[in-house]
Amino acid sequence: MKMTFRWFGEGNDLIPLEHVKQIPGVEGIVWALHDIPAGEEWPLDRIMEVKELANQHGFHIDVVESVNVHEDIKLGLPTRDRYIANYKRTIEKLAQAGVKVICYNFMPVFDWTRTDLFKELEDGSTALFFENAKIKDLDPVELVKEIAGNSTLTMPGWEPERLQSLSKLFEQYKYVTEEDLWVNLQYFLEEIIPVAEENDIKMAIHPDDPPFSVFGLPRIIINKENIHRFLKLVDRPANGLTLCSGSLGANPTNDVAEMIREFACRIHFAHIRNVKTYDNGDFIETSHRSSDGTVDILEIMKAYHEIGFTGYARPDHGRHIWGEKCRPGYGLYDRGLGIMYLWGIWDLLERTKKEEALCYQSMKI
Ligand code: CS2
Ligand code: MN
Repeated sequence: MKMTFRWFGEGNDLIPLEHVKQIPGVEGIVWALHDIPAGEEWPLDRIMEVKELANQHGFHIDVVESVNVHEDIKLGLPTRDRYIANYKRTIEKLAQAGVKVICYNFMPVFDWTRTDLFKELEDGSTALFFENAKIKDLDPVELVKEIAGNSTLTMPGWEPERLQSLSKLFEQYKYVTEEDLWVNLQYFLEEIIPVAEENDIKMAIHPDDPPFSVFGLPRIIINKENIHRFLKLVDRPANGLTLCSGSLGANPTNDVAEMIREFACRIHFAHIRNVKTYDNGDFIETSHRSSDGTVDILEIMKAYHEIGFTGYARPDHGRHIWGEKCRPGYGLYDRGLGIMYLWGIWDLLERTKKEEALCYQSMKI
């Protein structure tokens, strides 16, 4: 398992890379050019700037999160070909810089959705919260205003240019069914997967967050059956997954550990975090510890260990603790704690495996 940490770039992230370096075992930063609008080609010199800065701090830039997919591609509009051509050129340039995995998602209009970015937990920390009843009668425009107004930093997935024409987008999606979205996804994959393969890059789709329809928009990367279907659309190793335990875990019927054992070598990037779900459909992000949420992180780590996972992982979101002023979900402290929890489990699993092997050898003698 290769541990990484998401970092939003110089001037766009309050956490200095020097501090990220102090978290044990972090080898790379997960990055993106957050100011480039979805659908545009990423300039090579900008990519190289990030690489140089990361390398100076002893980090690799193997994983990009995300190269966002233009809405016209998801909508299947004739204009999509121009954006797909740009996407392919971006893949080629990222490969030139040594990138190995590209994370992306295929969620209409909104990336992740929450109703509260700073919901207080019992211990006084705050975290991202989803209130099912609230979302039902919420106007998406109001939610955007609230979310954008609560953060002075760019919020990935909530980029202003993508959300400016919100009502037009909703109008366009009125006629897009889940089946249409599958067809549009297949069209996109058939175009880009061969380019990724030629460039030794693995594409890793992120599941929908939350894994069910919100505001009546279609959502398809939501459970085991659909992920099977996704992998078959283009049945090649380069067409793989970012397996996000927190996103999938927001639906308690999703068994993430079972998915890890099943999808094994098609998982190129692991997002590991916990959420606590409630019977009324609400959920809140918690610490990584298994007993704090409803996602069994311990079992998930066992599953990764069992499949011999050598891919990239990151702690995904964290709570806001110890008075830290940070981007919602992306503080230094709780993600650092999360990493240490993951290492604790992983190291024990490794040690046990070694000791078992030794014991077996000595028994033979
Ligand atoms: C999510 C998403 O995993 C996460 O952190 O908050 O924003 C995720 O980055 C995208 O869906 C990946 O494309
Ligand atoms: Mn995630």
